[in-house]
Parts: sequence; C-alpha cells; structure tokens
Amino acid sequence: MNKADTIWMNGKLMPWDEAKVHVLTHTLHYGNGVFEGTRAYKTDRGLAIFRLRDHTRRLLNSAKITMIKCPYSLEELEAVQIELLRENHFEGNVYIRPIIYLGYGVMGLYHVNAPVEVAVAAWEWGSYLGDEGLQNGIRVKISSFARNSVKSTMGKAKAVANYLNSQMAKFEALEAGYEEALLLDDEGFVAEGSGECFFIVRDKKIVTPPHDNSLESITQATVIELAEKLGYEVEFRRITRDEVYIADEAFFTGTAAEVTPVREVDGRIIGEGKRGPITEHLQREYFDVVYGRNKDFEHYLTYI
Ligand code: PPE
Repeated sequence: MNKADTIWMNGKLMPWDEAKVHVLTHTLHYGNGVFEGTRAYKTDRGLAIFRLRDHTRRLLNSAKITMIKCPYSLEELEAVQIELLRENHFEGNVYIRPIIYLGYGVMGLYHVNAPVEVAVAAWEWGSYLGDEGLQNGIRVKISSFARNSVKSTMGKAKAVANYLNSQMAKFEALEAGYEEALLLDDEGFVAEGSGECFFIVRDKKIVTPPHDNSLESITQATVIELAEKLGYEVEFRRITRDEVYIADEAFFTGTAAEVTPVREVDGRIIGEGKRGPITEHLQREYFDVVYGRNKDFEHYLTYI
C-alpha cells in the first residue's frame, strides 16, 4: 500500500511505521470495533474531503450501536482528519480510515472495561474495482453467503465484525473468476455488495433495495440525491436475483467503489454488457460533485 508520513493515534500524530497495537488488543480477538472510509479528492482548489460530517457522524453512531464510548467529539474527530491531511501533503486522491477499537488490558467477552482507542490513517488510494471496471463494468457473482441477518448482527454499524461475511463473499467471488460479490439477505432479496450498495435500472427507473440488511450508505444517498435532481425516478424496494439478470443496467456505489458499472451477473449479460447510459450519466455527475464542479453540492466538501 501507499504509505504516508504520519498516522494519528490516541491524541497525537506519529510516524506511519510506529502506529502499532499489542497482540492482546481486545478488538483483534473479539471483533468489536468500528471504522469509516472517507475519500478526499484533488479538486481545482486543492484537496477536499467528501461528506466529512456525515462519515464522522456515522462513525460515532456505529460506536453507539456496538457499545463503545468514544472519548472524542464529532468536532474533534473532524479536526483530526483535516489536520492529518494537512500534515501529510498528499499529491493524489486520498482515502481516510478512522477506527475506534478496544485496546490492550482486558481479556474476556465483557468488553466495557477495555480501553477505547482511536486512530486515523490516510493514504493515496486509486480506483477500488479498477480503472477498467469504472469504464467498462465488472463481472459479479451472487454469493452463496447470505448477508449478515438483522436477527444476529447490526448492519447499520460499520462494525469490524460485519466484514467477515464480506470477506468470505469477496474471496468466493474472486476465486470463481469474478470481480465482486453480490449478497442476498436471508430471505433471498438483494442486500448489497461486499463493500458497496447496489442499484439496477429498469425502464429508465432507478431501483435500490431498502436498508434492511445493508449499511446506510453515504454514496448511495448522494447518487439518489443527484439522480432526483437530474429528473430520474428513484425507487427504494426489494429486488430479486432474477430481476437483476433482466435489468437494463446495474451498478455498485460506495466511497471506495465510487460508481462502478456491473456488466455481468452469474453469466447473464446485463443490458448491452457494458456501462449503461444512465450509469454513465450518474458516474460523470458523481465525479463532478466530488471534484467540486457542481455548485449545488459544494456544502459536502471540506477543503483542506
Ligand atoms: N455496504 C458495505 C458493506 C460497505 O462496506 C460500504 C462501504 C458500503 C455499503 C457503501 O457505503 P458508503 O461508503 O457510505 O457509500 N465500504 C467501504 C469499504 C472499503 C474497503 O474495502 O475497506 C468503502 O467504500 O469505503
């Protein structure tokens, strides 16, 4: 990965290689931690963090859900992320990864006495599913793993533990020669990708599943806001796998994945087998937003 100079950890900036944890770190054993993924783009006016407030608020909400008391306020965490980007003098686009976790000192499942630690790292990260994928679309496999059920996990939290399910699905898809997994919920309806939300387009209507079994995605919300401004009809409703196969277009959204077209699912060609026209339109508009070229969305950018 692309190393940066410093990482912020428990109140101070330290050299990248020194930002370490003890092997008995509670989160490492029992999986209770929460994190965020936020991007900053090189705009004409310099580096700007996209939707910093929304990501930081979700981080604190995730901690609330999993019963971790974060010692820093929303404003403090925002200031830390800005400071980190200023200190590191990045040349390209940046991915910011804040994490709140339980540190060293307590073992056993009763977690409330474990020390709460907070770190924020940032590094230069290019396209998540490849530049080729952004242009021409990716091939996707519906996973044999059901998305974490609401009966046993809490998908509104961007919680470390939720990502075992994602990792297994991603591994299975890549091992089978695909580029990403699409997970169904335990009732068989489309939930989300291993690290993205999912959309289809049918008869010019844009459809995405409700958040029953998925993260409340900030990119998804941005794309919906954009689409509605552009005059598209957007519908939140359940989608079945066979409906995906006969969609005119399909795409993933996520901070890392941005807007990535899907050109094939389980051997079925989606639409024309390439990036569809509405996907292309939304993708272009999304990049205009994050690069500060759309005045209506300026309020989502925090310039460094
Ligand atoms: N669902 C999941 C499971 C998920 O992990 C993400 C983000 C999303 C939906 C989209 O959420 P949002 O970023 O708010 O639009 N996944 C992060 C994972 C990247 C990684 O591999 O690490 C991300 O996009 O940053």
